[in-house]
Amino acid sequence: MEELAKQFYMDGCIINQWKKTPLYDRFMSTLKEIYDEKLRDGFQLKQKYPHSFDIRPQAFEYDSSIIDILFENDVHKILRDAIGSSAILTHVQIRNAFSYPEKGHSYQMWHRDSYVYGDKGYGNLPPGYKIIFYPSFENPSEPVLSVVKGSHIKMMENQEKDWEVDRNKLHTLNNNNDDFLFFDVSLQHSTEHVKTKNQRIIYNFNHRCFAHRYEDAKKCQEMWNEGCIKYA
Ligand SMILES: O=C(O)CCC(=O)C(=O)O
Repeated sequence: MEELAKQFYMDGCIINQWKKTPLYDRFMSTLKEIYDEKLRDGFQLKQKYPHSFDIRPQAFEYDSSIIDILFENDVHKILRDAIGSSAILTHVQIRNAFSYPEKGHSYQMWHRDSYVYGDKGYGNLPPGYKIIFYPSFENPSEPVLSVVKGSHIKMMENQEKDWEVDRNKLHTLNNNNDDFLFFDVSLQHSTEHVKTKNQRIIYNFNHRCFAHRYEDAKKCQEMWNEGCIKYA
């Protein structure tokens, strides 16, 4: 546990593997259904960022496996052990992204969701955490997300300087059906160029003091709280 907390503090991210169980199979077939855009009644795919479409109204309500998979994989315990305090699930996004011409950059360039430049803070502070999973369905696996390990504890004084990413600490993930990434959202991260249609599911966790900012997904917080008690 001590080792996990130290590694998470230093790197700002951890990669884990899903357990392969009947629930995992259900989770994967749910994601594939969304990838294929064969949506259940009451759900739509809507554009939020360029070249990509998110499930609406609430991804966590699409299928029970979307939240159950977290508890089957002890995510609540990983979170508790890695950050040393309890965070809550505030929002879930499932997003299909479509290929676009290379022009040298991704659809979400290098950024931190929360950061401090000089004495000014942006986003939720303390920062929240995300779990992101990029399944690979039909196309060859390809780079999907890069992160700069340790960058969450090394912020420059402004965005221009911060933009100079430390290439030695760069870690790039390919989409695959095993690995999920757990990271501190103040870590520098960037999507990779989408060459063929792909998908990601993003779980957003926040410190409890920010729960009121996510009232639209209050049920998601309730389900998280119930799971934490049930699988304590
Ligand atoms: O859509 C993605 O693949 C990346 C999302 C991202 O960068 C973020 O959630 O901050």
